[in-house]
Amino acid sequence: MIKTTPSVCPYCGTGCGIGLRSDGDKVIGVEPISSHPISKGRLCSKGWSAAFATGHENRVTSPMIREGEGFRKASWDEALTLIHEKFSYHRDHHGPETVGMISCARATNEDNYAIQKFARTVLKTNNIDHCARICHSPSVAGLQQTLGSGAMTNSIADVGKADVIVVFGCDPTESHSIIGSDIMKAKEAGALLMVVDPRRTRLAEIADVHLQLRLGTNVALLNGLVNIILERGWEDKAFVAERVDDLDVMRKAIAEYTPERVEEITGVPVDQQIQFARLYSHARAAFLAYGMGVTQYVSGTNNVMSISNLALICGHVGKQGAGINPLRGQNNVQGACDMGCLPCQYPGYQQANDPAVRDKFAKAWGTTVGQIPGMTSLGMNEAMLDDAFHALMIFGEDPVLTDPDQNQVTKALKKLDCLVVVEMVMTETAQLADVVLPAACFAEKNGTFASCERRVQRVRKAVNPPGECKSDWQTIAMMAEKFGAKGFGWANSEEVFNEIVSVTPIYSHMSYPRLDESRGLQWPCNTHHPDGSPVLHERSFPIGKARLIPVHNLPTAEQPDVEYPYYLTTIRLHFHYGCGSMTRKSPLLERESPKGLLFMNPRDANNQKLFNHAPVGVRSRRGYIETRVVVTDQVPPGLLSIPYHFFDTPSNQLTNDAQDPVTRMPELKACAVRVEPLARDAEPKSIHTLRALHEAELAE
Ligand SMILES: Nc1nc2c(c(=O)[nH]1)N[C@H]1C(S)=C(S)[C@@H](COP(=O)(O)OP(=O)(O)OC[C@H]3O[C@@H](n4cnc5c(=O)[nH]c(N)nc54)[C@H](O)[C@@H]3O)O[C@H]1N2
Ligand SMILES: Nc1nc2c(c(=O)[nH]1)N[C@H]1C(S)=C(S)[C@@H](COP(=O)(O)OP(=O)(O)OC[C@H]3O[C@@H](n4cnc5c(=O)[nH]c(N)nc54)[C@H](O)[C@@H]3O)O[C@H]1N2
Ligand code: SF4
Ligand SMILES: [Mo]
Repeated sequence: MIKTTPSVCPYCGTGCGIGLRSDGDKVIGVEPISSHPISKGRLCSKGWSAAFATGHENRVTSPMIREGEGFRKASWDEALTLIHEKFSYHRDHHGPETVGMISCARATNEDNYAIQKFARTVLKTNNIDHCARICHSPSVAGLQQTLGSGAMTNSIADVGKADVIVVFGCDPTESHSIIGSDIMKAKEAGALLMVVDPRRTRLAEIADVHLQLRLGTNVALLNGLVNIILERGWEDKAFVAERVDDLDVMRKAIAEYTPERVEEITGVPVDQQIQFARLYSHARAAFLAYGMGVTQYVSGTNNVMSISNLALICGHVGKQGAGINPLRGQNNVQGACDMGCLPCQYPGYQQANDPAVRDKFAKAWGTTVGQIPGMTSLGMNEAMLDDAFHALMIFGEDPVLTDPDQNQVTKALKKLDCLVVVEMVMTETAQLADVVLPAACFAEKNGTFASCERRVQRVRKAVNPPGECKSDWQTIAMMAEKFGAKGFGWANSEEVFNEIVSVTPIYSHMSYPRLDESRGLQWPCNTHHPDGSPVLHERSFPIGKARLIPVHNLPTAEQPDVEYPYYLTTIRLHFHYGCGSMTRKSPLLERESPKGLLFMNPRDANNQKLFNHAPVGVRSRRGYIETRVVVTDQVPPGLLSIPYHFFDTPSNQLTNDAQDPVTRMPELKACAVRVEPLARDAEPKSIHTLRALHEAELAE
């Protein structure tokens, strides 16, 4: 019998509602939900194709243990016994700082909560992190300091209530397509659209103002804009007087960013700077969205704080249609952060370095918790290279493809005594594992996702998982039993959620029935806001007054030079998602973009005598890949862009892992490369072929 189960799209943080159409244990299609508050009957092509991601072909369906170069099937009991042996040995003999876990921003809150609870109470470590590290960790750290909360301040619906929309270092038509379409609609209805991006994105093409700054010069531009506004007295004086601290410090610190100097650094002409400053500061309500073009820099946290400075002096916070809005990327990356899958934070952003918080959780969980400060994901990689970290459990992430500097990451993971990967498919990372455990996908389990607008929504099981696949919280519960740990004996996902609610104040008035009634609730949802909070900071900030924190412009860690003359930035394509493990199962999405590509300006192509689709090698100081050129004026001369979804053409062969000192966010958006033309009729080789050739050469 065919039925439709209401759920949530498993891809981006927009959180669109989908109906999963199933026949027996097969998801046969997806339909939009017209009454959904965000998607209102719309889906993008990834949402429409979500059924393909659940297909049983190429799924991992039973535990597997490494045997030589390959794997053999194993029982759950055998796999868990091995994991128990390895992890408890290293925890007890080398210390809890030598073991750790990576949780999954694609999995549910219930899964993520269970994973961090296991890390803290069973492994006794704070080495728990996830992909927010290389995504919006600078937003969490930066906005926490300036506003007291690191999440999107407003809601997606506010796009339609703004008179000015700023799209700063994000590409929503590709990455949050339904929000992208809301922005287009708002522009048609009369809102002004201003885009700040070194590339000519689709929104930049239709924008009223496009500030096409040089790569990595956000702070200089933002300081310049703040300077123009303060010099001309365009700031919101009443808001600043009442709700913001440290204006004088700010004024002094940024006086050196004159429009002329800013033009020199950023390439943005003085008159465009003034135009932007005037329109943004005079807006009734300006909605500012930002993304990876802000965070994925060594100056990521500074970039976020300077965005916050601009919005605060203009009073565009704490009211409808405005806000500082980091568009959180993954379907549940907001939730994985809310659940405390971060080394420094327990559920609900309670600080791990506060002994009172640790005591509170130890009491609630009826056991002791890890006391030593935890490492970030890249910190754990470095410790592996130093032989100071021995056993890692990764739930649904593919760092070999998605972390910077692929060759280093691979080297680090190979040094582990035990790598466990809990996955739906054999990703590049799973292929390096000692144990692979089979994971149920979003359509095969119950739980909740938190979208970018802090909306916690129900995800429902439409079909049974194939083979022996389990929800991640069930896997954790079985593992805990093997370790003899108590406190994981939940009967179902609702019991996990009720425990989450009991220890997470920002979720305290949520329950499954309440989430059902209201199609999700936006946190904080507590005694003060029992029906949730579409707009944050309306009357005050969690830290009382907001802070203006002046920061200075820093160059990117690597810059083009004679040897590596281009800047390279990595981007997303509409049709593919993350490591591609789910979208690349869809023949429809593969038809649209089947291969890795390198985008290059016509002037550069001409100089190098390259034609559209010419095969090329791309080399950085760290690695080499082969791909084809797309000649386009989307990128200015001197800048190349490359999508990061293709395991055969991995952009992270090239990227630099230089890091933001505050959050250890790597500089995924800027590195230096050169382009080496291949013979006109050559077929670009995949990384696997290149690696095999290299190894054969070494052997000779
Ligand atoms: N189709 C698709 N959608 C996705 C994803 C996906 O893989 N595929 N992933 C999801 C995830 S995890 C995330 S985090 C989001 C990310 O969503 P976005 O933030 O939109 O992601 P990126 O494509 O990385 O885009 C960043 C933009 O920053 C610009 N940029 C680069 N450097 C600078 C700079 O110095 N200053 C400024 N102002 N801009 C700069 C780039 O040109 C690019 O347009 O997307 C989510 N949605
Ligand atoms: N060069 C470059 N690199 C980047 C970026 C960039 O812009 N440029 N962006 C970075 C960003 S913002 C992000 S968020 C990361 C994303 O990096 P990843 O998190 O590594 O990428 P995903 O494709 O989201 O991988 C998720 C994996 O989770 C599995 N999965 C899905 N659902 C579940 C589940 O319920 N349980 C389990 N156990 N597994 C599941 C999928 O099969 C998939 O293999 O990439 C980062 N890497
Ligand atoms: S915009 Fe995001 S959540 Fe909505 S259908 Fe597309 S991928 Fe899914
Ligand atoms: Mo992300």
